Amino acid sequence: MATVTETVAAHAAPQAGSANAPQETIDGFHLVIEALKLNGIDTVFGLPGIPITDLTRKAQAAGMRVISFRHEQNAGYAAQIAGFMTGKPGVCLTVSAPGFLNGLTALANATTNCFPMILMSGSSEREVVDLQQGDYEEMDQLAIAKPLCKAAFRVLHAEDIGVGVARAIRAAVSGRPGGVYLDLPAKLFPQSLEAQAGRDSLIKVVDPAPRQIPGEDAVKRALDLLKGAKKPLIILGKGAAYAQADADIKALIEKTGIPYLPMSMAKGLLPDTHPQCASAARSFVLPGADVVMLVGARLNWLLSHGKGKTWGGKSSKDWGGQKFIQVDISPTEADSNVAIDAPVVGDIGSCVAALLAGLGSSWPKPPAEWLDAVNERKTRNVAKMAETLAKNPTPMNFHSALNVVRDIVKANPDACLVNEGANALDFTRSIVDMYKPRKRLDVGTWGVMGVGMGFAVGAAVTSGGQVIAIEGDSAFGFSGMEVETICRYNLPVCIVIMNNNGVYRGDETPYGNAKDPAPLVFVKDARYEKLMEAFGGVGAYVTTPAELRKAMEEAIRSRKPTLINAMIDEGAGTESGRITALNPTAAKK
Ligand code: ADP
Ligand code: TPW
Ligand code: MG
Repeated sequence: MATVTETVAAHAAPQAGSANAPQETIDGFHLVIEALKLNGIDTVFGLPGIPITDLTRKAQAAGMRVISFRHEQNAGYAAQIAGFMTGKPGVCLTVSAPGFLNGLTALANATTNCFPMILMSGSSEREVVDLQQGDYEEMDQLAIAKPLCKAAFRVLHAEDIGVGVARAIRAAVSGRPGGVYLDLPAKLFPQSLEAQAGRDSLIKVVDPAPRQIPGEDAVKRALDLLKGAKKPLIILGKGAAYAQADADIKALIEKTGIPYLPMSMAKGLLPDTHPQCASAARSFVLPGADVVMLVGARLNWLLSHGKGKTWGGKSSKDWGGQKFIQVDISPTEADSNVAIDAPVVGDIGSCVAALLAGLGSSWPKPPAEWLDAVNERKTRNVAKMAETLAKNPTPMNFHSALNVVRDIVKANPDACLVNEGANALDFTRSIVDMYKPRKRLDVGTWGVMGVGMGFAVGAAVTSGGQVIAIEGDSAFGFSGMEVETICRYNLPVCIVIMNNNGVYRGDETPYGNAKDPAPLVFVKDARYEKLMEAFGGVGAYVTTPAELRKAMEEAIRSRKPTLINAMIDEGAGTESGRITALNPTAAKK
């Protein structure tokens, strides 16, 4: 591994003892690399080109992992999922204008999902850009990035690289995490400083995500409300998973005895098979609860904004009468949709520890009537699901295929499960149990398609372990070319495409007198597995659950990059999966 001094030595060979010895110097490239390394960032996800080509080479030479992608958006998704999994900002490196724009969707997605990520983009000459004189890849990137991220910085002088990187790291991980943009103009990289002055200019960030302790009165208010509840419920969101306070969260759930619901990416924070997990009774506990404690979950569209029929309200705008406690690091999150009776503002680790301490030794379990009713509903729904999963129809449908995936994940609880699509997403979420925290990685707050292969690469590189990606055929198409990246880095990724020949389903016929195919359908019986074979990975085409099981077991045994094309009944899906209600014209059909 090259050190600063070694790399600097390549620039100028100092002659010891000579008064006229050329100065040891360090250039902008190495200042960026050393600033990242100093802060424990050892991996960069990106795509090379002017002006950052040499940055990728020199970073690799300096011992960093440089993961090169086929499209910047996927590099950005890889970076942000690394951020979610580790709590350290994931770094995505792109070229100017078009490369930057390709990375921007991912940056915005990171901000939306509260994932810490830094998009570092090379940029063109500022004087020329500002006068709009037509530079190579001219674009005012800083201005464009600003509304889509938590913070945006530009570094113009090599001596400011340390400050720029430090500010980017702090902005990404402190408070509510999010995306940060760092603009690195081409002119910065060849600038050099005297080596010692250069090293001294770098900053090792102390306590980048400081604890934020909740007020004692806020904790007491929350506990008083919870204690008086007849039908309490806890909702764990991906903020709770991100916080890495797993043991205390488990203790809080178990000591209170309150049923809990994990949001999608909080699945596995406690095993989905936990006796207090109420996922199988979701539509019973949401309208039924009287006091709901949200831990790192927002009352956004995914929770019907805390009102309406989902919550037992009479109409879509009606409040269901629940009282809310909200544990969140953002002081402005409370009251964003409905009144929050007891906001507890602070980092989840500190808040949950304070709540636990306040429970005391004699916390009353929730009334048996409520727990029995939840369990009764759960048992009924689980039995219904078991019946559906046991069926073996021809052609294979989502349930019979996902029954296999459910078994494989159970046998491999440390594997990361990446998931996107509509039906392929919703059915996987409800059928496949998760057993460990931060293993389920999916479309998040936006329901964005295209995260699949970026997340798969990011998760495999970050964890060093197995990744299983359950992909709708449409969803996969957004990032499919990264199969080459998976093969190039020989990552243990098993992709399963739930191939129903289209978006939602594949049986639509052309509308009107059109000679073109219907807008939602793809080439029938497409052989996606050949894409994996093209780059040296393993492809499999399967039409039965038994074939799917065999192919997945082999993929996991061999750890080889594998793509399984699982043919699903093309009429099995529903429009928009489970969120048909958000699509009013379809909902009326
Ligand atoms: P979900 O989609 O799973 O419901 P959201 O993304 O809506 O989750 O909510 C995550 C919430 O978690 C955000 O409001 C964010 O401010 C909060 N959050 C993230 N990290 C922390 C943390 N370390 N401590 C407290 N709250 C956090
Ligand atoms: C960036 C809109 C939501 S779900 C989906 C699209 C295009 C694909 C559903 O088909 P798939 O799954 O993946 O085959 P299945 O099992 O139901 O057949 N562009 C972006 N994000 C979103 N969400 C869309 C479009 C969409
Ligand atoms: Mg599909």
